[in-house]
Amino acid sequence: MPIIEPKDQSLKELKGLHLWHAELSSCAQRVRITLAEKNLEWQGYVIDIPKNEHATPEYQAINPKGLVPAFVDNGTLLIDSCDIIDYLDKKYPNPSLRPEGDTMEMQDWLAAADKAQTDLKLLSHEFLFRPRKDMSEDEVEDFASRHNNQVLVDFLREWQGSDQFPKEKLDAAVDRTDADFKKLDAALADRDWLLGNEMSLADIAWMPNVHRMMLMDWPLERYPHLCRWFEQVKARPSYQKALVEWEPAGLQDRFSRYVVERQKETGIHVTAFGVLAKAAA
Ligand SMILES: N[C@@H](CCC(=O)N[C@@H](CS)C(=O)NCC(=O)O)C(=O)O
Repeated sequence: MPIIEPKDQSLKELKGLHLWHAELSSCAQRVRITLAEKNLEWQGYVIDIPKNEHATPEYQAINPKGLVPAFVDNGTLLIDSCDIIDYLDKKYPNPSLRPEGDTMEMQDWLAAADKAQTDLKLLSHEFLFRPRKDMSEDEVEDFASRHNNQVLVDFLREWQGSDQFPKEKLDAAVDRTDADFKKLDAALADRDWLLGNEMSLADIAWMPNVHRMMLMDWPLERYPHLCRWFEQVKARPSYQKALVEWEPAGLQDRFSRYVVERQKETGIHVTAFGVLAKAAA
């Protein structure tokens, strides 16, 4: 359900477009790209996830799930990135980011991107964000006492309490992501964009996921059509402005150094899991 009743009633007084987001959040990236494609002006509020700013009562009164993004359009509150971009395209249809007529296929791509979030989060925390792991037990328990979303709390406890997620979880997440990328690749075999000759919300929904896997050195060459698509994505000003330029300076180099060093020191790399390991054997 995209539009929700805000607990923080002051949101109803807001004029214009307002986005609560995080620099690296894939869900926020989708919304920023859509806003950029539509050339819309917006007011932003950065929520620092590593500093647990999404656990404050103030933020949870904005997004009751305590997740980013949250979006307000002239007093109307929306959460869930795929719902927000769908809303934006209907409310501000110029330029349109959906095919004419039947949009069922587009909705299916959006739903699949939304579903992929759990795996993207697990893989990102395993293969990119481990160096961020510096919370004491007290800090974890403080987060647990303040955040209402039990799924987030359980995830943080598991991540902070281990040097590696269980292999079977990583294998399964790699397998599902590979299956998604194969589906994208097949859809792109005879077209420039997922739904035809024009970029649509379906493409925007998947841009952050492919970008994220690229950062962890995922072997994208397994999907030649997806690689061609990703080159087009990179050439898009909205991708640069709304995704790349929000990354802290030097981040891509830091990630790629970490990925190489971890593989050298421990053998841990995304290609050591699931179908990627079988393919490399
Ligand atoms: N279905 C939601 C998922 C939102 C979500 O998972 N947001 C992530 C960032 S992409 C988040 O806030 N994570 C905080 C955390 O994991 O602690 C959407 O698409 O907006």
